[in-house]
Amino acid sequence: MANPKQALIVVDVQNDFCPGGALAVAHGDEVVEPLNQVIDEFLERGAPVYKSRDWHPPKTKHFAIHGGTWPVHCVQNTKGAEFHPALRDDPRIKVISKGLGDTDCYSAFDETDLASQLHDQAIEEVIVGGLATDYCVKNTVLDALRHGFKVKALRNAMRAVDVQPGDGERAIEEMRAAGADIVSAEDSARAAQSMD
Ligand code: VGL
Ligand code: ZN
Repeated sequence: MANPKQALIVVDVQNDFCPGGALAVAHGDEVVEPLNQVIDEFLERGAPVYKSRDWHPPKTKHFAIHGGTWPVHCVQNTKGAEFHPALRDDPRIKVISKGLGDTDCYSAFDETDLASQLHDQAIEEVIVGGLATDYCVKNTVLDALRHGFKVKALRNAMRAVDVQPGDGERAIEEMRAAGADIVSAEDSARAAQSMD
């Protein structure tokens, strides 16, 4: 299909995943500028924009101190859980909160109604960027494909945790192998403009 109906999903661009945060991703804040450009472009043409946020209770098995993997991060209603202050804010942007219980919920589709919201709007393709490449971006992309959406992953608008060196690159290969298009944010904006 030449012009699939698109939605943008901006994954977890929150203070705790940016430099200085509790689970800082190196250069995580560098995703803000390319994502703002794509957000503006979507809003201008009236296309849906979603921001997901990691939104954990103070006590969850997701955290190492309670048997999980990670330092305490993105606790509901804390500064660390807020979106990066420079990330575009607009009343038309819908927020998807995830990780509300004891399961990891790396994907924006996990225990949320995002898939039904997208299906209700007859969305065919999702554009995905954000943090972190090797966890929430990867799992969001793989789930979107499982739900039957086409996916464009914005390579220059994502950064990896890289618990093991190379995790980010491997995540990109996994997304590609599963059927995602790996593109740059500029390519995506140009493609969208030529559709008008
Ligand atoms: C994430 C680790 C733990 C992410 C969330 O947003 O990628 N990573 N919780
Ligand atoms: Zn988390």
